[in-house]
Amino acid sequence: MNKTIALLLILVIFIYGCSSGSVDQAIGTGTSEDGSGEGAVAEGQAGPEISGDVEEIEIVGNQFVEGSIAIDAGTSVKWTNKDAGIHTVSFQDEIILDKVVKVGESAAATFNTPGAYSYKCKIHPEMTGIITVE
Ligand SMILES: [Cu+2]
Repeated sequence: MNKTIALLLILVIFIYGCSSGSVDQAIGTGTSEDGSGEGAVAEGQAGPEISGDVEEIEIVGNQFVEGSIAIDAGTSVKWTNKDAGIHTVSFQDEIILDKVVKVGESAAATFNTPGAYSYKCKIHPEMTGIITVE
């Protein structure tokens, strides 16, 4: 019995001694494969935090379609990029909203204070609109 255990121990030590270098290498290459899961990261960000009634503005053909609207205080506005390229929804008051909107994604803000708020796309300065809050 004792001889068998001793032989097993020697075998284990021998195998471990020979293979430990390649085990370390295998662990090293294994961590580099973690980058392959990147594609799923951005998906949870599609739903902006908004409340109350929602007015929708579509971005199509390098334009905010009916991008100038009047709304009641407490209403939210949601911009959805249905265009072929990237745009931004950028207010002069960046606290309201200043966001890159990728194709198929949305940005939104809730307007609680009456006033006129102009915005534009920073990439295409000719794209403008005004949200009038009553
Ligand atoms: Cu744009």
